[in-house]
Amino acid sequence: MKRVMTLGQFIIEKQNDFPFAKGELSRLLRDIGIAAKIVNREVNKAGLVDILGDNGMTNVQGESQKKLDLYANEQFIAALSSGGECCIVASEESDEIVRIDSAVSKNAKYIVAIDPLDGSSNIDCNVAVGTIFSIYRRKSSEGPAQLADVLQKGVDQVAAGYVIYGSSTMMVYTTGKGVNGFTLDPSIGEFCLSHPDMKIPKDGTIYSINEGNYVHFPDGVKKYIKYCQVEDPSSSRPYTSRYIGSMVADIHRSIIKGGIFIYPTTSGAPNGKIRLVYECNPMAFIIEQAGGRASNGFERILDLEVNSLHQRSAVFIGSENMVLKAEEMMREFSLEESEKLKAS
Ligand code: P6P
Repeated sequence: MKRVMTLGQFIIEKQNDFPFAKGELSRLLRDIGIAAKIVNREVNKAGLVDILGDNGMTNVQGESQKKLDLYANEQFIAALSSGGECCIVASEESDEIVRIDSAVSKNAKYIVAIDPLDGSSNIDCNVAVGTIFSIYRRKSSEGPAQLADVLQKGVDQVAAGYVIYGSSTMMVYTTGKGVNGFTLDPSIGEFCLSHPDMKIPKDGTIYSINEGNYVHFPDGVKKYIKYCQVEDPSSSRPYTSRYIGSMVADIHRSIIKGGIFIYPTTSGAPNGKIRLVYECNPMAFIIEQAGGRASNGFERILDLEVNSLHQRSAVFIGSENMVLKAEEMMREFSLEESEKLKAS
């Protein structure tokens, strides 16, 4: 009988990877796991309770806020507040940083950036959605943590992960020592290690992009899409197109099966749509730790300067050789884009 390793046991076992950490990061990951189970419970019964639909408000991005977005946001902030290890939460659903100044958090040294419920527009049609989180150590050493503690480059993350609320609920995370996946076993209410040491295939045959925006894409992206569609059995082309419209689901599939997810700049989104701090950076950390690659078409995502909380970026992420091919086409056909992105 194979021994079940729960998330809690795994975190404790791996704690020795961090001699400097006296358990704070472990507790932080545990707190996130608890909030994920609470959100999962509501997501799984979303069709039954009046928690669907819009709440009549819009977030800082001008997107209509779903009741479940706000519920998820509240749950993660509450779990992080009571856990005592987090001093600031930066959330897609909060215009400004949320300072945690509860009594238990006065010595907290971690920053959590989070997209509490990514892809929530899919909830009403029962499509997989996700939570994305990114963890930094605060840089400032005294007084209340500042916005500057959040605006750190992705390369400085100490941990990152996502939860996918799909046909099963999984939590996938990295602390810089590889990627591990845990599946929620509802019968015991525990995330159990189901995907140890996850690696993304170097090559893939699935490309994931919203081709409805084709006419607005940079030429390099148009050329890459046409490259994917060429009949060439020796390179397993044409590839398959899969686009769920929920980034966590599209990227999780890419890790499991191989593939590339692209959200480039478009005329409607001149800096891209996906947010750097709480979407691109955590996903890039995970993908690199799984042996993949993540860039904005030209530069490594994790090296990008972070200038504002809700900053957006173009993102090319997934199997290393697929991203390299797309980058080659961006350099050949859309090099001017590189200068534009630098200037933005
Ligand atoms: P579009 C969800 O809103 C999200 O941020 C990602 O999860 C998803 O990949 C993308 O937007 C979908 O955007 O413009 O293709 O509908």
